[in-house]
Amino acid sequence: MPIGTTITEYIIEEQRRIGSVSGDFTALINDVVISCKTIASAVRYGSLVGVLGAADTENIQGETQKKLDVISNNLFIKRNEWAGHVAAMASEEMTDVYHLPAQYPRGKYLLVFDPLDGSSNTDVNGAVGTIFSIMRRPEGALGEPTEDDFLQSGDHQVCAGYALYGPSTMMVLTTGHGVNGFTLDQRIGEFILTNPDMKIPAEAQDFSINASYMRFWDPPMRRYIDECLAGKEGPRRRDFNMRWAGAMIADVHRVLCQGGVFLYPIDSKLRAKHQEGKLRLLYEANPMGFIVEQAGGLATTGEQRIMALQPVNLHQRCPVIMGSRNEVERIISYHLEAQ
Ligand code: P6P
Repeated sequence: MPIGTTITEYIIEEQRRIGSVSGDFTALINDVVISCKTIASAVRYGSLVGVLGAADTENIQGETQKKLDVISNNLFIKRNEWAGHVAAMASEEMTDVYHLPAQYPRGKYLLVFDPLDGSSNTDVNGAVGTIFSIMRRPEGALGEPTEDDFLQSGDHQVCAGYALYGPSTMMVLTTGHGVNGFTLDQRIGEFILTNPDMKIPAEAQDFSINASYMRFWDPPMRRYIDECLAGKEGPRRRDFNMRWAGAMIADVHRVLCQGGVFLYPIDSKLRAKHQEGKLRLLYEANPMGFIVEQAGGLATTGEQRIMALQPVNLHQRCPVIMGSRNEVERIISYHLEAQ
């Protein structure tokens, strides 16, 4: 039975082609892939194994954690802490940098992740996923990594990807040389290359935004959405669709597959809470922005390119506007006109 290119073969071929990365890099991505397969398995059994519902804990974001948030975070840590490929890790679900147990060797990479993005969907059988980003530990850094070691702009990422636990389980990866999608073949337990060289169409007819916050939006975002809603009779002279999955990975995956724009802008409600956005820079906006840019799209705050932002703390938030080039450029122009 021909099975196509497995994700492991793809990663090794990438290592040979790039040349500058070591077997460590390949082995780390492989461990991340196994982490995602393990999380996929935990998610799939849902109520059957009692993993749904809320845990009795809160994360640094002040959000009540789902049981699967905690399970997924622990699975990621256990799988990636022992092999000697990472120097430390950071997660949406952990307040501080995770330092490896003393007995494990330290590697040269930093791994940052959102172990279960969209976890509010778990109890309603909605799409959820895992987002991860790999950076190099700063040259010459000694001792245990500090938070400062993680505070690198998105342009420093060496790999980013996500797993989408939907009707099929998919992984989408970039190492800076394009974007490739893999589908888990449950028969053999391997991710198979199914979406080579993914490219986001420059034009789009879908937009993704939580429209319940419309009254809080800034004028440029309000103008863009109003024009989309006006359809053929409005200035855009064509109709648009709105899609909102409640999970960034699902909405951005749709953008990757068929074009569109994903929007989680800054608004007056977030400013009132002294937040610069809803989504987190290091483990949501940067990795997804890396993928979107590598697929020919754009990723901006409305005023700045996301991957150029200099992080100031692990759990920093930022506005997120990403997807089809022509639509994002239009939104940027509306922000410039409003200045
Ligand atoms: P809202 C999930 O909690 C998340 O971080 C993203 O995956 C998702 O796009 C967004 O928040 C949903 O936010 O305000 O619509 O619940």
